[in-house]
Amino acid sequence: MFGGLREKLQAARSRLGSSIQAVAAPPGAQGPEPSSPQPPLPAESPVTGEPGPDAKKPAGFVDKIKTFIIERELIVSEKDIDGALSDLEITLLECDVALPATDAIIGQVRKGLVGKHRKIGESVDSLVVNSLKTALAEVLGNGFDLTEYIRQHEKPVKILFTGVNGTGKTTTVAKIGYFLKNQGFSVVIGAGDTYRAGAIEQIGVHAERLGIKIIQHQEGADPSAVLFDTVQYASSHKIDVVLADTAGRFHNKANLMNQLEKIKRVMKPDLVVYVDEAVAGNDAVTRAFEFDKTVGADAVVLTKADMDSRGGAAISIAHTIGKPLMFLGVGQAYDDILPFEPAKVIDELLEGGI
Ligand SMILES: Nc1nc2c(ncn2[C@@H]2O[C@H](COP(=O)(O)OP(=O)(O)O)[C@@H](O)[C@H]2O)c(=O)[nH]1
Ligand SMILES: [Mg+2]
Repeated sequence: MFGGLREKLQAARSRLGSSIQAVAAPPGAQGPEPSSPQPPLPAESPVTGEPGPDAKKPAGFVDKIKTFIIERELIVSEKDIDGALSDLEITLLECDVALPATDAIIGQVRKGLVGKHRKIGESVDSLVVNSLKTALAEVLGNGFDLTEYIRQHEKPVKILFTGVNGTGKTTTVAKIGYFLKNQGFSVVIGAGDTYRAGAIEQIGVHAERLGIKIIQHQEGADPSAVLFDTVQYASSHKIDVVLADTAGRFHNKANLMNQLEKIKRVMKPDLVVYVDEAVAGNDAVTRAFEFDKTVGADAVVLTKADMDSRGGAAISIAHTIGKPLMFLGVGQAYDDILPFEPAKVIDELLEGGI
């Protein structure tokens, strides 16, 4: 998951580290000797200020940077890390991180590194990693703890899933049903996609395999009526959670969006969850934004993160639309779903693979 982004962040981390190291121990100065192996060239050439030939070759370098300890008074200035920050910016944009999220990350890293007295004894790498962690934490937000939400709300908790076609809504409904059952909640699924041929059978097969009750009508029926019945069933059988599947739709198709409005009026969901695929990158972020504007969204699930090397949508979506990321879909099996925990993602991005 997000392997490409992880690799590029490691390179950006090395570049930032070597830029700071170049200030802490400029070549030729009587600077401190790093404790163990001598780090290679600083990434910026002292003559031109341009990236040196090794600027983008971090292989094995992170470990060396890690050993570099600040041994004299040091304040990093804007120009010391300008080149490295531009690299980081390009890296993020290349990985499909949306512009506002990229700006926020760069701003936060700059704020974390520039103009502060650095403690003697601090390692350059931990300085860099901490600033990257803080920046990523800011854009990733807090996630959304569905289990806790359900515990604290009146039952049944009604969750409506929306989004465009083929992104993984139905699979996500099944996975979340499985997840919640394992957490000890009772669940009913409403087969609200009455539009696409085969959709009722598809969710029906999942429900049967998972031993979850499903409420369904005929193909072509009014989805509001199906989901109304599902809520009635949940209320009369004291079911904890209603999971409402719906047909895929685009936000600019007025009739289908009106249908969604009607579903909302009739079933009164506690949560509207927008589902999209991580692999769609910036498109997913734009669509989430549009959906949130038209029908609202309380949280987001990004599917197919297992197939996404760039990670841009996962990094950007919460920050861009201002709604938390709740789960990542990471495969086709029922347990291929991860509650979105920002700290874990940050660790995987910055620590994983080293
Ligand atoms: N690799 C992978 N495939 C997924 C994931 N979630 C859904 N899919 C696949 O995406 C396809 C479309 O899923 P579906 O749930 O029918 O999408 P819907 O049209 O939005 O309801 C199916 O082949 C799913 O198996 C995921 O997290 N990872
Ligand atoms: Mg579907």
